[in-house]
Amino acid sequence: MSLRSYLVTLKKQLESNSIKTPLRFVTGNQSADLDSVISAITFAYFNYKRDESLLIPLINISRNDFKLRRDIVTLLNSYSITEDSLYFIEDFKRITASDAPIELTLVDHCNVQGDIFTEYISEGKLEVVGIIDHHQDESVFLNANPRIIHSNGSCSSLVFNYWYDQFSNKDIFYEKNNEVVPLLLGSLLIDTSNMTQKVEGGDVIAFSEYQNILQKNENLLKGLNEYACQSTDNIEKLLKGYYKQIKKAKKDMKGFSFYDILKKDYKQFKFISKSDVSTTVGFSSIGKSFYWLFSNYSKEEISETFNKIMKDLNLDLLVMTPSYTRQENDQYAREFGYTFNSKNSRKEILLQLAELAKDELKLNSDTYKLENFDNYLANLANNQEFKVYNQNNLAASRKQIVPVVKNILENN
Ligand SMILES: [Mn+2]
Repeated sequence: MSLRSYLVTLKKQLESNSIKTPLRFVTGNQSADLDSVISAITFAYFNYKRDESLLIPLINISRNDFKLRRDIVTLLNSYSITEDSLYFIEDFKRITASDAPIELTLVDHCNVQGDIFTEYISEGKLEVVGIIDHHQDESVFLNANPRIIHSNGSCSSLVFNYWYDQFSNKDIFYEKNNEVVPLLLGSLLIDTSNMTQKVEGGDVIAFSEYQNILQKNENLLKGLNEYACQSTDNIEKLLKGYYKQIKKAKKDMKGFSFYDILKKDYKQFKFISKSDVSTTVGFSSIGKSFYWLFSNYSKEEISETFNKIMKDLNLDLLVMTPSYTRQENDQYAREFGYTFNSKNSRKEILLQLAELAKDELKLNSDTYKLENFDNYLANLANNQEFKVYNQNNLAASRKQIVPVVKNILENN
């Protein structure tokens, strides 16, 4: 059975209201990146292969934001999986309107993300029953089963390894149209830059199994070649081409507004201080430098976008974490920036944010090609504070930056 057939079966059952309760979902994190989406879909697929029960893979963003993830859209399309066979936050609200009990499995995060889940849990409507994740363990939902949380390059590898162990007969992994393997492989290659960075034990195990499976499946190999617009028998070349093609789509921001750029890879958290003050913070990961952004979007657009996104998402603070490669020397670089309204009641602490994060993130004001940036900042609209820094701690991606900001806002 192909992944598409699974999703078609699921959709029919949902539409005819014949799905059994409790309603069961599996969802990835709010960035809804390739890892989160593939982990959720393949988890649901393998679960069906085990006992034919229907699990709804849910993408933790609105349907409208899905098109910003061109790597995911294009890759899924190549296996005939289109947006109409997928489920998003607004679908979750619709499907669960009946008050039936809900069971949720989390992949690629280990605590619920998003108001609706928090609300349902506090109302006793939703139970977290499983977790597979590669972020820091938040020590909640301790009775979840499975509860697999440890560091690894890609969460998708942990999902695959879990399911691989669940089947004593491995035949299902060798079925002709088992396209979950190229999808899982795509996620692994993106998370580990084609197995050159952040590779850990779980990735190595999964990668070796993917290769075994692919080498016995002409059909899948042909698909990978077609996707990469090439024709090679050399597996190394094949994977490199496949990786490059996915990466190209991920980097493609043609036609994006500045708002789209901020929403493309976005997570939001609420941090509560010891004196019970709540700060809502958005984190946008961006694949371009601030210099590139300021060269491609007008001051007016940037300023209006900050206003709009802070209002739309009810933010106290928006943190931007650009990471990119400098063309002139091929060096990988990171930046750290943030904006907030100067009328915010947390102004005092927000003004000190970079100072307090400086040691851990190794921040300095030596920002790439932005020597005259002060003027630029001064001319943004009234009440908008906007700060940018160079970040010398290259190992700190959003996964590490969120706990740093959380710590500052909770303890001050
Ligand atoms: Mn991940």
